[in-house]
Amino acid sequence: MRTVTVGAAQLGPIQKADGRQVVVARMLALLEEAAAKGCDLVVFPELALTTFFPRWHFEDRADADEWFEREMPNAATQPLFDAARKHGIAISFGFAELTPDGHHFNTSILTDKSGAIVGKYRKIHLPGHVEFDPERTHQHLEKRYFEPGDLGFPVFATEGGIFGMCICNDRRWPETWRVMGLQGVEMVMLGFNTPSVNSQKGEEGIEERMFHHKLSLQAGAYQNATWVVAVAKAGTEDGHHLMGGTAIVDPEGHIVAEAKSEDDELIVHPCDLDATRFGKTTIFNFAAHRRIEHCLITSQTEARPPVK
Ligand code: ING
Repeated sequence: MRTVTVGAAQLGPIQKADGRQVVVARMLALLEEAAAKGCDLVVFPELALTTFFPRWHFEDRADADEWFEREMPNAATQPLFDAARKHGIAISFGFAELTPDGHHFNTSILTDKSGAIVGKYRKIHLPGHVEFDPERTHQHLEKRYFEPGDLGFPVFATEGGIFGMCICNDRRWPETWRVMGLQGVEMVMLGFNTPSVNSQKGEEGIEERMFHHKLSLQAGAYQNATWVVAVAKAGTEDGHHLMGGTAIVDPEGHIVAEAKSEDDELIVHPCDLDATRFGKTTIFNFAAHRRIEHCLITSQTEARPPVK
């Protein structure tokens, strides 16, 4: 048994006017609750420190830089790292990263129990668009403000297991999961900010969005025999609703814990990393069963139907 007691720390809405200090105080409260419940690891959402600002169009992209962090830890987040170290809890959270050489990424980090950053991931699948789109009921400008991640899909051997991260839209792409699966990942952590309304298909409805969200998590977990911890920023931010759906999924694809609210809420589950062994050594023993000579996946980006 290699049990990691995981806390999925969902955040409710963060308004445009909410400063980072207010948000970090909410994150600290969830971390204290996690410590009281014996967590080894706490996972926070994508872009956990600010409102989901890619919904706003800034003519001058530099005007969006106020939503980015120039270093990590920094003054606003140092209390989080200090509390994690005090309690001996590893943490993971997402934030907008502005690098010293001027690159913009939608990033997440993972620390060990000493509070040292042992892993970083930069979101690769950026949904949405670059320019203001008047056809949409709301904007989703991640392609305007972020560059695609340049770190690949790494995994990190820490705290007795193999951990990986992805972010939000990444969960909808099987490549995300398989690349980490091919590195033996035993737990994938991801944060998400998912509008409950499809800006191009108003009639879709939140139930359909929740179905696709869970389908993505459960398929990724099952097909790569890995635990999945998915954490929402949820609720209504300046009039725009983000869906909940924070969940922990076991290596057989079953949801074993799920948040009930759209507010700050911690769900906890003891995850035995050895539970990944059966899937990885039988049905998803990649070495025994995969036939990559037939896989087009890395040699072709777009779909190419047969020419009639
Ligand atoms: N948000 C959404 C997500 O992938 C989205 C965007 C929703 C794209 C539904 C397609 C369908 O969950 C982020 N931040 O990626």
